[in-house]
Amino acid sequence: MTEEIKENIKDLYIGVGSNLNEPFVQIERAIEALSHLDNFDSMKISNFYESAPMGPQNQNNYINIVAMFKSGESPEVILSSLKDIESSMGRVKSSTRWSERIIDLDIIVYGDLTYESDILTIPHSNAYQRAFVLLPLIDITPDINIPNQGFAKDLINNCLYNDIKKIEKK
Ligand code: PH2
Ligand code: MG
Ligand code: MG
Repeated sequence: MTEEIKENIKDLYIGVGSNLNEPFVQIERAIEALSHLDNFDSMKISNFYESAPMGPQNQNNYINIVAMFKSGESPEVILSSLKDIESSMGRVKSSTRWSERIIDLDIIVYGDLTYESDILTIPHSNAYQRAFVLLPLIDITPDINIPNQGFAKDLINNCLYNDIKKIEKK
């Protein structure tokens, strides 16, 4: 690997959520698919969390995790890989904001990168409000700083969506 490439390697944190068709199964399938994007076998997975739906309340609770691995890809290439996994897993477009979904893969944090385009913002603009994003981030990296938002361990104290419980492993 050349020095130039090495310098661009950053920790990529992907938020994974599901509330349809056996969410645990869907999340395991998504982890398997994400592992094929991980060139360095560096993947770390947070605890699993169950939380009340943010948005319309006439849908199931969600299961959420965060997966972290090292990447040197551009934000647009990563986004396109995530969309491919979502569609291969049967995600269908809905016109309702925050409606139920079989799988959702979001770029949450990408090292110290800040990035803004018409289709993508990094870090994820609403990470700071969501315990189902912050707690899994903290599991992987306790002192994680979300660029422009702050330390996840501080943000967790007054975030909006905090009706959440950790799933205890059997
Ligand atoms: N994702 C949504 C809408 N609502 N609620 C919870 N608890 N967890 C999610 O991941 C979630 C949600 C759309 O991305
Ligand atoms: Mg989302
Ligand atoms: Mg999404």
